[in-house]
Amino acid sequence: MATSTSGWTERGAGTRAIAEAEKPAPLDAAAVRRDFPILDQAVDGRPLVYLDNAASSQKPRQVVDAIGMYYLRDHANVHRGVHELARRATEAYESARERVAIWLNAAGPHELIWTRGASEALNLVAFSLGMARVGQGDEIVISEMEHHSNLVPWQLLAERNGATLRYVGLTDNGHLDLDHMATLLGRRTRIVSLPHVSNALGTINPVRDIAALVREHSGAVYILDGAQAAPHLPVDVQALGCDFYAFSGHKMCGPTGIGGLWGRRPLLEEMPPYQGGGEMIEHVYPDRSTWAEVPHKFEAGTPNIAGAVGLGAAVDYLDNVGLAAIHEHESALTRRAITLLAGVEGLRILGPAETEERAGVVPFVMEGVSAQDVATILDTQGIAVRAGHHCAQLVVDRYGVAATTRASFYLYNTLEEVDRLAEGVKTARRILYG
Ligand code: C6P
Repeated sequence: MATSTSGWTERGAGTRAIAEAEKPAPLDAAAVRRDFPILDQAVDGRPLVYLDNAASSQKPRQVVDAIGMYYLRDHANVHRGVHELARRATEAYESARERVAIWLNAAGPHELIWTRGASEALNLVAFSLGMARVGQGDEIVISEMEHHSNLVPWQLLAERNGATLRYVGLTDNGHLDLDHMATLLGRRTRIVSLPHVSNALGTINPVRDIAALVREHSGAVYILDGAQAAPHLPVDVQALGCDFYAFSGHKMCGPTGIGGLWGRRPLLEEMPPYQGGGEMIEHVYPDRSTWAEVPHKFEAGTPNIAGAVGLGAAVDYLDNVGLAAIHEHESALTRRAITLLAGVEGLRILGPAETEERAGVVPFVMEGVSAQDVATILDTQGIAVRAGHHCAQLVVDRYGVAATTRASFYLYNTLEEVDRLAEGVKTARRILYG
């Protein structure tokens, strides 16, 4: 199906501008919770408190229903058939792309490539654009704040092409050290790839200011890992000043196995395909092939159609609640969590200070005890958190700890749940300190 782009930018930009200008009405978490039946259950006799949202969010009924209805009514393969179901499936798949592209304020749906998630999106840029643009002696700038999905692909690329990885250091408060960053940028810098929000610290990075820094000091392509930002903050990819933006559906109320890579069209046009197969070609000859238009050039094989439909429904859901309201709500939960946890003796919270803005991620360590033990004791009280390095090994190394226990919030969490967390941590402390 050809997706119409006429009037597209105005529509997308207008919606976002209005949403940002208004002060959001407070979020009604009790009403939101009714859309998430999974939350209404007991674990070990205690009401479940789900605080592992940075790993994966829960799904509202509306998303599950959209996927169910798609399979029960409309499923066929896309872009291939002339029959009614093929038409409907293609329409559902491409309108989900348009929906999510508008949500990101892309210049058009062709700028959004469906991927399995943020990891695949980042691998796609590294092995398509990176292989073509990064050579011997070139430099790639990332940071000590990276999730491994925005680190290992660049390591692999650097090894293969003889490039050097440079790491932006972190301040004691969990921020990117921008003075250090300025010293790393130069004429050999081909790629700068950074997280919009840190999954291990909760830091919201000043990505617009960084865009200006990158442009001032280098001609690098600027990539943002938005896995922890897109679910929680209004994202306008054009205003951010980046060239690529990667995200995962399952962290933003959508299903697993779907996510996306937004990219500027001229760069996407320039990039070679990432994988070969059906649907990504224009013509195949015995000795060569020519490629389909973007974004299809990057979508080999039968795609995750139901996943795209579910992600479109998730974006509808988040837009209905309002991203600005979600962010305000999470900020209130985070402030309360930091205040309560800071009062627990021997407990250290990583990341920006209580008074600073940060995303709803609160990693902490209890002196002398293992982060896993704390998480296990919390689990016995029905509280789900994650413990470990959170696939961000350089972060825990930087702050001299082996692992952290991490609570992460989303739109359905409540202040009462934060209180349960704080009580649970105090109980863990009593048990572990004996
Ligand atoms: N972080 C966490 O518990 P995937 O797995 O492809 O959906 O997302 C990868 C990813 C990339 N960047 C950031 C900043 C992330 O936080 C994640 C996923 C989860 O923190 C699982 S390790």
